[in-house]
Amino acid sequence: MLKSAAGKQALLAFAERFSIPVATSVRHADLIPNDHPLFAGHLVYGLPAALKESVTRSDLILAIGTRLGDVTSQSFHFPAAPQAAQTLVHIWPDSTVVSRYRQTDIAVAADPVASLHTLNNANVPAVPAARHDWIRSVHHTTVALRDWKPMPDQADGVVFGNIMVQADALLPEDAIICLDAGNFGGWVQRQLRFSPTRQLIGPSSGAMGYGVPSAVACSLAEPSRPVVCFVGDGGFMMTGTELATAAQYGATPIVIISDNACFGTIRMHQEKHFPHRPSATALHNPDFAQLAAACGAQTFTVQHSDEFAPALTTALHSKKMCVIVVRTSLNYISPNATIAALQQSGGAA
Ligand SMILES: Cc1ncc(C[n+]2csc(CCOP(=O)(O)OP(=O)(O)O)c2C)c(N)n1
Repeated sequence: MLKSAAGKQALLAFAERFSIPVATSVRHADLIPNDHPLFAGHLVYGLPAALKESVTRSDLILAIGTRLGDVTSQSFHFPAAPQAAQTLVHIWPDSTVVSRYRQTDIAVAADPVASLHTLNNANVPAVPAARHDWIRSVHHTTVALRDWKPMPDQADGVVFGNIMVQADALLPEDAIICLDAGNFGGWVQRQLRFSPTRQLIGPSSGAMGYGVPSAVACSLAEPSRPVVCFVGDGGFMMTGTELATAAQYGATPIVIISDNACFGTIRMHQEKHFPHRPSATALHNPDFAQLAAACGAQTFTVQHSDEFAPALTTALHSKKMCVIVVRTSLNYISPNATIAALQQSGGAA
């Protein structure tokens, strides 16, 4: 498994040995330290245009330990199916997966980590100077995207990017970050720096409801490490009652709920295609702090951006199960869009 410590080591050794930048598949941003000059980005849903432009300038894709699924491949555009614009080498253990959707120049049905070990014994060809310029420019794009300038708090809540600036500064290097699905995750994936030890756990399928149970399980499996779950109010309403399981078994996750009183992702799509016609996306939530307290959690409610850092600091020191409820702006629906702007674009998006 590429996600194992040995897999991550082999990948980094390979990248450094051959001076090859690494863009990770969705939810695998922790394969390589995100501060590393060879980190070329995280291929997520709605990849920012600047990053898409940077990575598609490649002339060779070594797809190692990824199925090149719909999200990672940006709806089968990078690498394109059925014919990639780049030379394509695909290494994955299952022969029915390599070359399933695309013509592959070299298809290898083999263990990705063993393949990396083999490649790491090969001679290193000379690296053209232009590649170094490209590597610098791709990495620079990832750094620039992370650089979020905190915004004033809004009448409808906090812009979630403000929270992520603080979380990135405060989370320890050995934190395990469990991610549910939803637009709040756009900020998590863009602004948090992951690494082989600051792990990201989340389903590549983007399924909601995964965050809280996975945080409970990670906390039980790794009790000495801080485990932090980011989840929307919609996702929390699916499986949030697993807090009771955490209490039963003594797990101590920190659950951060982005509460915008909405299935925000779906509302965004509704406003994009049918402005001013939201349908069945507003949520009438329970009082999450009270609900969590009833399950035995220590709770915090964040109405203003500056209340978050003290809450997370206390939670990290408490070694107890904690729930931080962030009243998140619905209007600031993603790092790139507001509901108001989508409505004004009149369904043109
Ligand atoms: C199990 C499951 N059901 C439905 C979806 C489709 N879906 C993706 S995001 C989303 C809404 C998420 O809402 P919330 O958790 O409040 O996060 P937000 O988008 O508001 O940040 C839905 C319904 C999904 N990904 N998984």
